[in-house]
Amino acid sequence: MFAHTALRQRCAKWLFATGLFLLLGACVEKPSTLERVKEDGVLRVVTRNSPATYFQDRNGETGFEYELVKHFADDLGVKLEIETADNLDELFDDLGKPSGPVLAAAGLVTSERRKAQARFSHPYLEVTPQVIYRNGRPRPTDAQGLVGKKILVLKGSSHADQLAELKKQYPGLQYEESDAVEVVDLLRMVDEGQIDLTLVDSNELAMNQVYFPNVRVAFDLGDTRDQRWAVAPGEDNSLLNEVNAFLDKAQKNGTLQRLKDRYYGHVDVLGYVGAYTFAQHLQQRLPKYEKHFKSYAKVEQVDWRLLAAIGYQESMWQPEVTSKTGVRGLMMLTQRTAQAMGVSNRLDPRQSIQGGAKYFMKIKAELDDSIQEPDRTWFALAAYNVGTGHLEDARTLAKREKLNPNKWLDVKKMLPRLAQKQWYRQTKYGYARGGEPVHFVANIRRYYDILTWVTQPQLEGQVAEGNLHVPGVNKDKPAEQAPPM
Ligand code: BLG
Repeated sequence: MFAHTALRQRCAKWLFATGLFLLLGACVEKPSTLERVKEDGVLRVVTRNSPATYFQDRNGETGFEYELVKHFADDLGVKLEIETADNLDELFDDLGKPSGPVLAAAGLVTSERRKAQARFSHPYLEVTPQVIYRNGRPRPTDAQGLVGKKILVLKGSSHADQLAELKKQYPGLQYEESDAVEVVDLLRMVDEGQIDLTLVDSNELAMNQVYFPNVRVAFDLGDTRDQRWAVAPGEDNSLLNEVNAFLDKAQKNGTLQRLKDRYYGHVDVLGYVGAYTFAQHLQQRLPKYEKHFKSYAKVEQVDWRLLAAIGYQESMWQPEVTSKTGVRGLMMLTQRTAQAMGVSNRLDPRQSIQGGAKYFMKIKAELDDSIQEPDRTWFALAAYNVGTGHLEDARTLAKREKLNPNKWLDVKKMLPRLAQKQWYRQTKYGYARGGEPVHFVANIRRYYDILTWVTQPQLEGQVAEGNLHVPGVNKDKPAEQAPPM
């Protein structure tokens, strides 16, 4: 009995001491990366400055990676702090620094070399590396065709790794790497014929095609690859686990799809000919009307580039066009709309822009309060084209299908039904060419994105104030014929 009690006492002491020890241990233990981020209230992310990742426009920071990582920071309830690296080697160096950023979000793909420099998240975007050449020049169709060509790629890029690998097989292959350029520069150099070929990822080409009408895909170099975020190699798993859970959720709840749609989804809208034409019109037509877009944008409190995008979709910035249905002018006002907006001459570009801007903001203000931005803007655009009544019908159909009537992604699925009897006979306003507003909105979003990028403050700084800068389109060059499809 005695021995038993003594044992119990000893055990209790031991347990107490161990407990204390563990408790003390916990007190001095380093907080996990995730705890540190939350305590600091800041998520520090390194990226690169490019249209496919992160850039500044007049409304502030934007870009595919930026928006995705901002969602993540918001979920964590912390502030987002973005740092940019000049090249990929620097990006991985920064990530490795003890006091550096904890996450890299820069369209990265894994490679054996990179796996030693960082740990990678679940994938969020599939891309294909593509060999790019200039239209009209000899087109290589396989790796052998790269030999003897002047090739430039980004320093430290996965494309440079691919070329290093190919060089083992084709010793004659020559290429250069540069850390003084970005993807846009590489494409411009191909476009202008300064280099024969470059390698970029499919998403980057998709975003930039519009500025570089002469660049073409020669062939896909290898399989599709996954883009992933990266955390510093020395960190524990806490942040990586949180990142993975976030990316999985973004995949499931449609956040990722929305971003892909916004940045890469409507690239096919323009195609080669459209891209070329848009670049031309940006130089030759927009400057004549830019001041009107800007001044009525100010009056109506709307982004002038959105008005300009509507104007391009409606008339390709031509003030005298008339549609088959008698809708007229740069902003394509119906007679009724023109009258209601006080427009006496629809063919006067200033009046047309004034009336269009006023009408757009009027119908936007009249939309249901439950429709939030950015969807609110897309709904207002659809209403500009098809009328508020038909848009309401499409929202009603969405509700009946248990879709969200406040989300453009859902309502745009319903709009084409307004052209089918089985559906439109159930609606209040009946038949409408419901496919038209879907294309209308998709095109305008694409033009708006492009205008946003070409009128970025940092690019504007390179040219005279008020002028648009279109990389790859030389103002002094005579207009060439649009290339064949
Ligand atoms: C729009 C009107 C809406 C009108 C709808 O038609 O015109 N928008 C403007 O005038 C700015 O006001 O809505 S309603 O008043 O509630 O009925 C529906 O009637 C113009 C559209 C029509 C479209 N373009 C602006 O997007 C057009 O011209 N379609 C015909 C093309 S074609 O003739 O087949 O080539």
